[in-house]
Amino acid sequence: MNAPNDLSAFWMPFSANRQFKAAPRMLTSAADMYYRTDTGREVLDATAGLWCVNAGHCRPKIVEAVQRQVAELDYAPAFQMGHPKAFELASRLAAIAPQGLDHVFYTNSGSESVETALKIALAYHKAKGQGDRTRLIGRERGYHGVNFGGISVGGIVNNRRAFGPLVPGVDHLPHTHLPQNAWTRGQPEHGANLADDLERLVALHGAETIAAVIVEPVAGSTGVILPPKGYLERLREITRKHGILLIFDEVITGFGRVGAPFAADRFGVTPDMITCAKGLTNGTIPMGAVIASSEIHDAFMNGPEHLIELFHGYTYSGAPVACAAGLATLDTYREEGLFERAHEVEEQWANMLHGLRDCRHVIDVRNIGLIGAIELEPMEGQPTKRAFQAFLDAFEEGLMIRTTGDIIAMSPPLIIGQEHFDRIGESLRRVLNALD
Ligand code: PXG
Repeated sequence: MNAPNDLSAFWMPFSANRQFKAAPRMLTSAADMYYRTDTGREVLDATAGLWCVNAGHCRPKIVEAVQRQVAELDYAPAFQMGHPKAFELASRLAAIAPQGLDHVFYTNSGSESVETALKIALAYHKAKGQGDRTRLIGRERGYHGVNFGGISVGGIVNNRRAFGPLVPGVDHLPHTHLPQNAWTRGQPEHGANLADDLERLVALHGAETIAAVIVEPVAGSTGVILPPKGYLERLREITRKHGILLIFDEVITGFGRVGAPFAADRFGVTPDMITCAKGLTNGTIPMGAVIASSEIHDAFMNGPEHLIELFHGYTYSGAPVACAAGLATLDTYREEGLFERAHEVEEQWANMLHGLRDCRHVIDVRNIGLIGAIELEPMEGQPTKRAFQAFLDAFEEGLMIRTTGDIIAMSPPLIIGQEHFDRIGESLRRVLNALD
């Protein structure tokens, strides 16, 4: 594999471009739990790429399905035309989605899924004669992708502050990261009452102006924030009471990450819409989806039949190659029991993570499903620097982790086994104890 000799043209996303280009980290191949670098080193993937390669890398069934599809039907127009696999995949998704969520709208990413769900929420209320319901409620520290709707309802300051006034009429619930929940395994005890803040927003704005609440059931990008026991139930209760739609952004939590097809199943709370992406195609081909309730879908299915019901969609909505990847991915998850897998190994995963609590600078460890976070004490006056150093050192050690702020976040492929847990634990112990 030749190394590229000029790195300047590619403006890398969410990256420290100058740092990277001075000391590039190049991945050139992957299989199952491992990446390989341009220098031939093996790197254990403790992040499933970016939370997406849930079945592990380059799985033959998915690779072959993509190869076959691209040779058979490369593209079909997404508007006013169909191809069989888009319908088949939608039915399969509806079948694994929580009961009542029966209709699938395709996108190409998590960000587009979020925009789509927010737009459907507004248009739904309008179709029901409640066009004043235009307000959108997100949550502090929430991540809903990077498009304007998503950063407006999102609550990560750096993702918002350079981009002007954003979408108007948005408000935020408080996040649920409480110091008294430190060192929690699974759902924390404290904080269900934070959902009651929605009643405050309802009192402030009037329920009749609020279209939807969007939350990640487990917040990922911000550094792993777990839902306190009873919190999501309470949000569901309050939204239902006031006719407000509840959207679960399951871009990270969908497809087995928390030991069930969706976090909605794990937590026993059914929203009105689920946004997903990433694990939908095992990260192979870009694809996202919104899975909506029949109640929402059916509200659009009236008026003259030759008219378009929803003025929204993308050139690549339900593109054939993505659908083929999605179908083969769902087959792989089913055949290998991967939706249950995170639940089965959750305790082993938690034991490894919490075994690191005595390492230098560690101030919290938390986990759920196959998600884990190790929070480090920030360096005096230089937040994020210590965790970034851990990321660089881990890569040198042959371990891929993610960091956000001073939090190490991990989300390995669901095919992980004890030997990988051991290796992650040993590498992290060395890395953490050597940090300044
Ligand atoms: N919603 C949620 C909950 C996400 O986690 C998106 C929307 C946007 O998806 P796209 O496909 O547009 O990127 C995400 C994406 C990280 C990390 O390291 C997380 C994401 C993306 C990249 C990195 O935490 N989440």
